[in-house]
Amino acid sequence: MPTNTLSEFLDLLQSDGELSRVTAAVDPVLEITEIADRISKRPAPHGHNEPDRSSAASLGGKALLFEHVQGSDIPVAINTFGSYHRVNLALGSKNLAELAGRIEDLIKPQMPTTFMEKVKKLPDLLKLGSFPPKTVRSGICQQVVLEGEQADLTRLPLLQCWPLDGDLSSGQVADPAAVKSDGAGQSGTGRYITFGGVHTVDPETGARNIGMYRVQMHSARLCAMHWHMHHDGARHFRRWQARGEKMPLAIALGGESVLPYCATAPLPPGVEELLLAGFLNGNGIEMVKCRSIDLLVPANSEIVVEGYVDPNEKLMEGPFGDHTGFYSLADWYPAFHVTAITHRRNPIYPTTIVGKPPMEDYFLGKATERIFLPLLRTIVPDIVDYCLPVSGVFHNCVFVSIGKEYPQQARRVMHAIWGAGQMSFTKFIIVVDEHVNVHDEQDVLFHLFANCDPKRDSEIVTGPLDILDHASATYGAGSKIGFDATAKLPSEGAPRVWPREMAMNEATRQLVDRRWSEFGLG
Ligand SMILES: Cc1cc2nc3c(=O)[nH]c(=O)nc-3n(C[C@H](O)[C@H](O)[C@H](O)COP(=O)(O)O)c2cc1C
Ligand SMILES: [Mn+2]
Repeated sequence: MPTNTLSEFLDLLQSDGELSRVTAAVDPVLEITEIADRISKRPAPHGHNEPDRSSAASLGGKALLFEHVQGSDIPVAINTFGSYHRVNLALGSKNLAELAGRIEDLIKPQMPTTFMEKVKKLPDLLKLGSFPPKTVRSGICQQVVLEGEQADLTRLPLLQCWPLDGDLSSGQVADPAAVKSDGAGQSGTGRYITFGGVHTVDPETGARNIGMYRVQMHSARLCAMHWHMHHDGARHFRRWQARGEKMPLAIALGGESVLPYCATAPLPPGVEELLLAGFLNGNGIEMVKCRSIDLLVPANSEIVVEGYVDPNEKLMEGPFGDHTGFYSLADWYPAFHVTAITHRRNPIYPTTIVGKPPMEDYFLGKATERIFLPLLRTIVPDIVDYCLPVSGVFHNCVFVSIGKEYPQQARRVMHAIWGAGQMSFTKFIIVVDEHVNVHDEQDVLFHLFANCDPKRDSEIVTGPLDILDHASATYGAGSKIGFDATAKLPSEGAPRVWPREMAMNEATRQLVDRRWSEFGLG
């Protein structure tokens, strides 16, 4: 079962041999990153039962709890989701395929027929059998309430993750002309909240959203909000901005163990993460009213930062060492003013670091890959399986296998992916036949290299890209390529006889199995 609070989750990890406590005093500036990075590249204590055949699959080390962090009274938890086993513990699943199966059962009974019907049904599909959030009168997250001058972010153990984080003089800036040479008066600190659920509401519909967006501390009560323009937090903000109103916003840390994952889940706009959370949790998430703004937050949070985003004010955000393995350039982002910080007594501060993969976020992304397969297949039924390979850092590459039945089907699948939510940002798509194991990079690349005539079998399109893509000439837009690595049909411009892939016949395999001991080969 998923747990209700972060401290219960840490107890569970401890009893399962998945947590190391560090009592030595450590610096939240860089030192925790270096320790957590080394640990996350170690083998995970428990094996896994997932289709992933990459070398990353068995990594993750243990979760870490730093009990003495310089400059703060609050302990830091990190790498808590950093292995398949820990993600499954958090989500209450045996393995991710089992969880995907539960989601599939949810959708099957009333699968609508046409594409638009399917898309429109998504919210209902998730609501079906789910547990809506419930409002409660009090919550542990408000055992201590700090308002006014008392609300001070510098009391929290926010990490500086990488050396150039927040350093405008590093040259890692989108528009160098907009920055004074030393960044004076414009620089934020290098300190970031990285594992919070950012809660906002659509002012038109009242729909709630939770997104995991990093938040840069500029000073004790001022932050920059780094939400990508394609994400729901940014969309909500544009709506508040159009009304000329301040947007209430809360950053919730901890709570039910399903929440951090749900904040990263790429649900369609308007589909509330809280419904997915209730479904995974097997119980509605308990929500409590914020103290200084009109918003509800998970009552079981460890820490909540309340405030508002000014419709007219922008701050320089970044640079930040990102999950792509590169620094994201500093750019203008909305300003968030803190009005209160509430927390439970003796809270724990959860955080994460991102960087060259594999890191903790790899396993969160893999949870999405598995959980969303049944949903993706309702829209693109041709898909047998897919994989977001570790080298593609989610948006750069997807491997897809299809049951090919007619000419140019691979291209239909590419275009469907380029039209499907956050999958649409995928820069490289490789489509293979269903006998290819998409979770085995060697197998996919073997078929890509062998089966493609590059000119005939590639499809290049132009469209929106992840804003973190640094190769495209334009921010958030550029070209994408798909490779049809399936066996070609004559009608696809392959008039020559297509050769068969080699494999030993079954009779000989069985014969050798039977006789194996006779050969003395071990
Ligand atoms: C560790 C981690 C950090 C992330 N940081 C950001 C971020 O700073 N900004 C952002 O827009 N998305 C970030 N994401 C991705 C979003 O959380 C993800 O795309 C999510 O689906 C967005 O939710 P939304 O569709 O409700 O906006 C991050 C994801 C993870 C796992
Ligand atoms: Mn959303």
